[in-house]
Amino acid sequence: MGDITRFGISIDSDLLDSFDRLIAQKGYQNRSEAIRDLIRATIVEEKMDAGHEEMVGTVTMVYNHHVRDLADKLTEHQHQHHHQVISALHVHLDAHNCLEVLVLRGSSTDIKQIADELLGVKGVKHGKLFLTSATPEHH
Ligand code: NI
Repeated sequence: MGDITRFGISIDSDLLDSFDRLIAQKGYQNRSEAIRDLIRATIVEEKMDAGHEEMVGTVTMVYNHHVRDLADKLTEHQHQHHHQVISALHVHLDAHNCLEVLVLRGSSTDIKQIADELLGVKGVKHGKLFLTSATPEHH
């Protein structure tokens, strides 16, 4: 962590009012922390676009395990990418539906491709990838 630097920002008062309302809703105690989070989020976005930085992601998906071959196909995909799929959590939601959360590590390009493959398997009802940096910026 580097030294703390203070800097001033010139901003339109209406825009600042909107920002203050937004960060109050989100529970920020002060503007500094909100602005730091915005900067970190922007840097993470930038890394995602770069494609070669190491990233981590979670893929959450819900599917009906009675659909023919579906569970096997999903497992097969995960084994094909065993270097990137570093953890898996399976929850039997009810008599029919399963929730699976996978943790992936690798380049954003690889992670996005694997997530697309998994979420594109016929029978996966709902799913989403959350991607973030494996080397987060300092607080
Ligand atoms: Ni299950």
